[in-house]
Amino acid sequence: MNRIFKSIVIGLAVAGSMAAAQAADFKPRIVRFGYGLAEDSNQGRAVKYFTDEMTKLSGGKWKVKGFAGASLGSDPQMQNALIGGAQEIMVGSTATLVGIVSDFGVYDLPFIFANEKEADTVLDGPFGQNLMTKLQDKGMVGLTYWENGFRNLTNSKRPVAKMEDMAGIKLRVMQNPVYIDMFKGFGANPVPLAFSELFAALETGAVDGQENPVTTIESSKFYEVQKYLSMTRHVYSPWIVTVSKKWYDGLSADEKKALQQAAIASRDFERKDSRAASTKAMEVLKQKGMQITTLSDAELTRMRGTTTAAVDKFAADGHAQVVKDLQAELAKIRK
Ligand code: TK8
Repeated sequence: MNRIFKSIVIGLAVAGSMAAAQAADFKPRIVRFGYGLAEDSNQGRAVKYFTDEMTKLSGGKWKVKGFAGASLGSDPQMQNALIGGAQEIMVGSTATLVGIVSDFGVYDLPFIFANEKEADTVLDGPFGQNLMTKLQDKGMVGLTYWENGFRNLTNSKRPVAKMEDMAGIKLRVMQNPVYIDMFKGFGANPVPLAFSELFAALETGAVDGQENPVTTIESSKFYEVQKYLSMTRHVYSPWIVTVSKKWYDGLSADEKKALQQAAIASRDFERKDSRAASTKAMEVLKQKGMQITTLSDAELTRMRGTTTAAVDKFAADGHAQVVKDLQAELAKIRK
């Protein structure tokens, strides 16, 4: 009798501590995770992965819900909601963060990354992580970088095989001065606009073109309103997952640790998924009737030549150090 009683007590204690390890330091929370693209996109799939992961790690105490299609607002609107504490999590382009921490414009310098591997190394290494910490003074906490991807040009006017073909094309760009200067340099007519308004602007002809990775061109159905795609790969664009600092500061150590864990797992999932989706997207865009133009290396080098002014302007505008640091990091990697 005594032995049975003892083993029941031990059994209960073990079960109790297991439950404690799983979820004792998690409070029940409703967590809103906003993003700009469609649910059926590389961004949407990664948000789903992240929310599933957090549900698991919190033992079901966190109800994390994704909000697709900018239903919580455009990137800049969501950033403000995070800072104010009205929204918990978001993912968006680093390029749209320049209103908060202008050094983020460094990732938008044309042709700065040669390939995805270089980008991963810089973003996950000391350079990318240091830049991320600058958000904390402004009310946001960066968790991780995802891949948006190399950006390519689409328009409804004509095939663009060389810079001169961009002349007069009204081109939507992100709300970021580096993009405006870069595309002015190419001879286009850049118009800054939130992504959430882009499809309608293309459809009504308010703008003639835009630039984004092929995954986004496919998942946002831009092929319905754009005929020509040019493989310019002018910028490697990261996405960044950020949370409200106001909210983050109220989390337990366990909750913070789980957030970081889910962020890293989602990053690895997202990059793999995006790279696979990119190949598939090219096929779909062809099938949907887009006319795809490959630019010669000579033309890309020529384009790159005209961007020196945009880079110099960014550096002179208080960003000399961050440009130098990124170049030093890239030189280290390339050695
Ligand atoms: C989605 C945006 C998008 C970006 C853009 O909200 O605005 O063109 O590439 O991914 O962040």
